[in-house]
Amino acid sequence: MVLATIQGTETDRPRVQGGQTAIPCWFMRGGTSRGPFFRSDDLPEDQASRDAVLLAALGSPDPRQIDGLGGAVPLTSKAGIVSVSDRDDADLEFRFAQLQPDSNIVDLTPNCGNMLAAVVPFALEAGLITARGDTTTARVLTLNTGLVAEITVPTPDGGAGRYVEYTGAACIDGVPGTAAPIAINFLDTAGSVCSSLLPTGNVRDRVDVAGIGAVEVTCIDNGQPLVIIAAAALGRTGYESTAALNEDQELKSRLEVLRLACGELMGLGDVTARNYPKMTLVSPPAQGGAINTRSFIPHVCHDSIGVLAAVTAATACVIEGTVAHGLAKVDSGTDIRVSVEHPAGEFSIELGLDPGNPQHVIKSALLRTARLIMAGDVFVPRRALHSSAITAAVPLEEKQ
Ligand code: NQM
Repeated sequence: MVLATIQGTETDRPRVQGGQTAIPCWFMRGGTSRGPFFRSDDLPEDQASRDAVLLAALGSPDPRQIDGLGGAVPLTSKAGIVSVSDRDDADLEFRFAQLQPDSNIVDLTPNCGNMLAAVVPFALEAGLITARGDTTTARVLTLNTGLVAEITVPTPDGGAGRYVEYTGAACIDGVPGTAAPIAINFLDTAGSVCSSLLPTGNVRDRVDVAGIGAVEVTCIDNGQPLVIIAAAALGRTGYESTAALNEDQELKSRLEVLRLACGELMGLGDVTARNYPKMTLVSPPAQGGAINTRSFIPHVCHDSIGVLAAVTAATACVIEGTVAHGLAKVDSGTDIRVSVEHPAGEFSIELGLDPGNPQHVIKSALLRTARLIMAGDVFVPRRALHSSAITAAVPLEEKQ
């Protein structure tokens, strides 16, 4: 029976079947995102073919992603590619791929702290590393931006190799139920995509775009480039539901005009096809936290908030003069817990500030959870693996 051979061992598994190629794949939830993870060596080396494989695996472009694993929204149109690192400061290298349901762009330039949460569990499952004790800590380099994070996952049967514990009592808002905690400690996040923490050189800028009027913004990147705007400055409360904001075409058009202008100001150039900067509406906290947020990523309002977006919003809360600082309720000191409220609850970040320079964040620690959902092969049409060969092929008339 066909299924029996598909589920066979590494050696007898057919790599090609019915015009399709089977690629080993671990389908994982990382924080509030989800997507297939691959070992780098299992994917084509050239980028065009690799992109074509990812597009085929997720089923993009198609708004419903009916022909692939994608979940028809940006948070479930993601993939992770992981390899062992030979650098001294990292154990693993993670390439994050952001796809979109309705476009054929594979963007390898942003960070994703949620997918990052699944990297160490994946590496253990896929045999890239082995467990080291009751918990296993690995340093992960995100190749997209050079970000390094120290990530600790529970591996209670440590000596036995691959066993990752997924069940536990940790709860993150935006994911039902509880799971085992994954601790992430970012080592240096300032200016991850931009040139510095405050890429315009200011804690606050006044942006005056035709048709929008002057709006005060804070452009900041402590792991994720954000444009922070007081919701009230755009005539909103900031407490609207995600659904209401997603239907608010007038707001979304204004945000996009502002985003394109701020992208230039932040030194990012034309950001039309980029999923950053994220536009982040802020308002005073409503649930006992530090700040209330609505994060646009960038054309859809996030159901909660991205990991590095939360780190960056938290950072804006502790820097005097930013748009967020004036609305936030935060303690003073150099070790501060900042609770970032979002549509599904809150996200707590532990920030460590340099006592000599409070604009220098030396530590951002937080908790996520992740889960292995499925392990097996994803099938992609065989032509996807040879995309660059097809693109580079000499047209017939030139050969003659
Ligand atoms: O900001 C969504 C997410 C993200 C990114 C997005 C993220 C982060 O929630 O680190 O995690 O901003 O598109 O997964």
